[in-house]
Amino acid sequence: MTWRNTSPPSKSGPKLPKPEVTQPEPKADSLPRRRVGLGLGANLGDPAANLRRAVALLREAGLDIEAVSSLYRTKPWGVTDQPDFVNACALARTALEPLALLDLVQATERAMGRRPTRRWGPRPIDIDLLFIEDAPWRDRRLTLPHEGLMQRAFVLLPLAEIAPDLVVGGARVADAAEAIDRSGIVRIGAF
Ligand code: A4P
Ligand code: MG
Repeated sequence: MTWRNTSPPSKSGPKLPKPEVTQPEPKADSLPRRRVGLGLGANLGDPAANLRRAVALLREAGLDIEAVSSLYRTKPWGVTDQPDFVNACALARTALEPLALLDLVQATERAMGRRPTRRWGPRPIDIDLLFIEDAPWRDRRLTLPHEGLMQRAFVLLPLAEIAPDLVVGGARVADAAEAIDRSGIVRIGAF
């Protein structure tokens, strides 16, 4: 998996109280800081505010957020009898190992009030790991790259803004975004 990102770094988010999630210390300063992709979605409460808060909490917890896409309003996929979502994607760097990063995003979801619900059901925040540079993964808890990454317009369109040249499974993200059915996906503005 390779890519070249030319997007400028995102502006820093609003000042927020210290989060309840902390990022474990890397074992050594020399650990590689790999680039990771995050997919964010919400359809309860104030979804756009929830996405901004999630990114701010991840940044406070030590994740180096390098780029954030626009916000998109998207028709629910999978389970359709629920409110529209707001979706966005982010690129970050971290020395965390994949499962430690999953722990961090799941702790962030819980800190924001996410409770177990039906699969694909409504939620105040969902943070998916889309990929970790040079770290494919498949076990009970985590699959990388994310299985739905190249099939879902609500992921591909925001990701194509910030990582157009990323190649997953032989396909370039910008090309996949160009080819996918984008009905029900509306860009609503800057993050
Ligand atoms: N898991 C495995 N791989 C990953 C990964 N790469 N990133 C496991 C994150 N988690 C991963 O996830 C269920 C389990 O997947 C986790 O315990 C983790 O160990 P979850 O977030 O608790 O449940 P979920 O989100 O309901 O299921 P899933 O399969 O992650 O669904 P998606 O893909 O997140 O879809 N429609 C629109 N328009 N926009 C959306 O954002 N989201 C969904 C949920 C459905 N429809 C949507 C949207
Ligand atoms: Mg999910």
